[in-house]
Amino acid sequence: MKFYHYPHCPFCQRVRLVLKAKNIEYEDIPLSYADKETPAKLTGKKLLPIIEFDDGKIMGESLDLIKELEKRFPEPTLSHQWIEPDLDWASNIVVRAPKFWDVVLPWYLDEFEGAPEFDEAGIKYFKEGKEAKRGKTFAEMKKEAPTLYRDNLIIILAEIVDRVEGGWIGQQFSMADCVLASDLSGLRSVKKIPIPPQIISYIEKVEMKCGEDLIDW
Ligand SMILES: N[C@@H](CCC(=O)N[C@@H](CS)C(=O)NCC(=O)O)C(=O)O
Repeated sequence: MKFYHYPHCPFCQRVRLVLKAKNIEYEDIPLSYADKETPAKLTGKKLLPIIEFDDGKIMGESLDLIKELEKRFPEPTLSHQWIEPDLDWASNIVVRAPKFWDVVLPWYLDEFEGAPEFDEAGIKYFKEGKEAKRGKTFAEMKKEAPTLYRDNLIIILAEIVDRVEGGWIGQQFSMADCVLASDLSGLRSVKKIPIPPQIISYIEKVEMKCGEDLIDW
C-alpha cells in the first residue's frame, strides 16, 4: 500500500494516525506542495491524502480513507456503535470556527521548515496560494492572529476542552480522536497565543496512543 501525503496537512495526518494506530505497513510517500503531477496522475485532482491499495484501488478523501482502512484492517477497531455522531462532531468543530486556519497557517513555514512538503518550490506554492485565497500576507495574518483567536477560536476551544478533558471524544479512543487531534495539531505552531494546555495534552495523548509524532515527522 502506498500513502501519498503532506506530513503536516491535517487531512493527511488523520489518515496517518489511523494507519499507525492499526499498525498497518505502508510505503510512505511525502510530496512537495509544488508536485502537481503525482496526485493528478493518481486521482485526477491535486488533493492529498491518497492511498494506492495493493489490489490497485486508488482513493482520496480522508474520511473515506479512514473508513476504508477500518473495513480492510478491522483490528484494533477505531470504530464503535456511536462513531458517526462523534466523527461528525470531530470533523466539523474546527470548521465552525470560521477563522481557525487564518490563525494557524501563517506560522507553518517557520515551524515546519525543511519538511518534505516545504521544499523551495513547495514553500512558494503554499505561501502564494494561501495568501491569495485570503487576500492577506502571512505577516498580516500573524498580526491579526490574537484578535481572530479571541473573537473566533476561544469559544470553540472551550467546547473541545469540555468534551475531551480527562478522556477521549467518546467512551473509548476512536477514529474521531485521530481526526480532531490532527485538526488541532497546527495550533502548537502558533506563537504568542495562549493555547489551552488541555488541548496540547489531548493531542499528545492521541499521538502517544497511535505511536506517532505529528510535528517531527
Ligand atoms: N476533503 C479532502 C481535503 C484534503 C485537502 O484539502 N488537502 C489539501 C492539503 S491540506 C490539499 O491537498 N491541497 C492541495 C493544494 O493546496 O494544492 C480530504 O478530507 O481529504
